Amino acid sequence: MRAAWRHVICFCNFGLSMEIYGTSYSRALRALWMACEMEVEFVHHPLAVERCAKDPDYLSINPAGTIPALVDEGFVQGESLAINLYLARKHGRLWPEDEQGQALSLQWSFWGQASLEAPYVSWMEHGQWLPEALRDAAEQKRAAQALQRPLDRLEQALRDRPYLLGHAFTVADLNVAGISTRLPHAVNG
Ligand SMILES: N[C@@H](CCC(=O)N[C@@H](CS)C(=O)NCC(=O)O)C(=O)O
Repeated sequence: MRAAWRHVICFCNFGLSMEIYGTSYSRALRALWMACEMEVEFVHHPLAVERCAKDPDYLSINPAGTIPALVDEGFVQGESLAINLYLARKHGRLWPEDEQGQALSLQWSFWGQASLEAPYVSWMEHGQWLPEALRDAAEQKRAAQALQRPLDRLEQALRDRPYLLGHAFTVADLNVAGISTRLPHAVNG
């Protein structure tokens, strides 16, 4: 146990078999949110973004060097949205019972990753996240333009229903919302 982050345990209870690595100020927030929705106890190791690609202990868990990672009874998984799909399926929560609903949960998760994340991240970086000296107004404008299409798609999907799959909150909503957590704040100022 050489690294300090290994000693930080949140949502405490010792002897638990599920662990999530990654600070909540990162994409690990998605998996942390999901784990809370599952109402299962877990240990949180809030590993910093700057450390995950360099820490040999962490690299031995997730060779990709990115956060989050899940360790569940010895099973290791990376990729935040895949972690969430695994947890939903395993615990049978936020997971539709019908195959079509399950397929749509995959569809929205892949859509979020492929179509929403990149323009959202670029827009947030150049609007808020980067130090002011590194922000590029033209880049932010380009990102806003690129965001329009996925946002229109979401508007359309939610026009006649409160959640993406209908009347129940599912992993599809959590994954899409988890990709764009700051969107309402950014849009509303
Ligand atoms: N597609 C991955 C992306 C993970 C990712 O890039 N996480 C960032 C933090 S938000 C990270 O680990 N950055 C550190 C690095 O790439 O060195 C996922 O959703 O889990």
